[in-house]
Amino acid sequence: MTNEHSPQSSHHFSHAIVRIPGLNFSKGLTSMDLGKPDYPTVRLQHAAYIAALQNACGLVVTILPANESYPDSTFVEDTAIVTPTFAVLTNPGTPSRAGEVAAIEKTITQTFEKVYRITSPGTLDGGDICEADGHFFIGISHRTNPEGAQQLADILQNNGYTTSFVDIRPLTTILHLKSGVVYIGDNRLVMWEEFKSFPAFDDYEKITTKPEENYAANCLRVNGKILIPADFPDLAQQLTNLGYDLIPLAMEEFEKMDGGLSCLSLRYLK
Ligand code: CIR
Repeated sequence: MTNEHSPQSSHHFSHAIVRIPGLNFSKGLTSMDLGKPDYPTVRLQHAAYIAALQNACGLVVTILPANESYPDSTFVEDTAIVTPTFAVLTNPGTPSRAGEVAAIEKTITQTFEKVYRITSPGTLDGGDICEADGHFFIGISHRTNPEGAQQLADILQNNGYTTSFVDIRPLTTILHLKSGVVYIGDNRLVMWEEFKSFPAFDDYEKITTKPEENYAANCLRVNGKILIPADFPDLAQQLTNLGYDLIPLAMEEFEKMDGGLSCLSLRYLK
């Protein structure tokens, strides 16, 4: 597969956008049974995440205020797909999150000259989109439907990117594609065991998580570092053995709400 975009385009960033979790964070959607998030701890974990992006990764971070209308709105990744030259505002696949796009729209249109939109009946959550150096895997899930996936594929292909669809609907325990498959550069994917046999990933080196460490698959390569949920020793060891410099971050409060590490930011290169 060839595309006209640079190698490393999916992990070299200069900027990020995050949103402070609201007081009603615990009222968001979740399939987990891990208890109610503790708000002061949520804020501490979120602050550490921002500090890692700013200080360890060197990014300029736009910090949006909490939006009490949308308890899941700290998971900004689901509202847009961003590239160095354009953004795509999504149409989230669950009604309680639909308004989050209007809430972030101004920030996106002020940041990107060209902004596309996913429109009904298409739905799409950013968490289903995994970029691997100019190739975009587009997950079809219970949030991202085939129409939304096709709209995004058309936009990306018109801008010189390549795309492929990955249907994750048969995997009942996964929310988004990137909950279980993440590209970390160097032709490597971190993934759940279940994804190893997917033909879409045949050409990549695969780093697989033990089932009890599946939450950690949603790690995040940013420039020379990999941000990874703390206390998942097997994956941390595998990545360290490959020479990566890890930044472990406490994520328990976000895990309670089905939120992964990547969902907490939109990253881009300017
Ligand atoms: C939701 O169910 O939509 C939120 N509670 C969690 C969203 C996590 N986002 C992501 O994985 N990209």
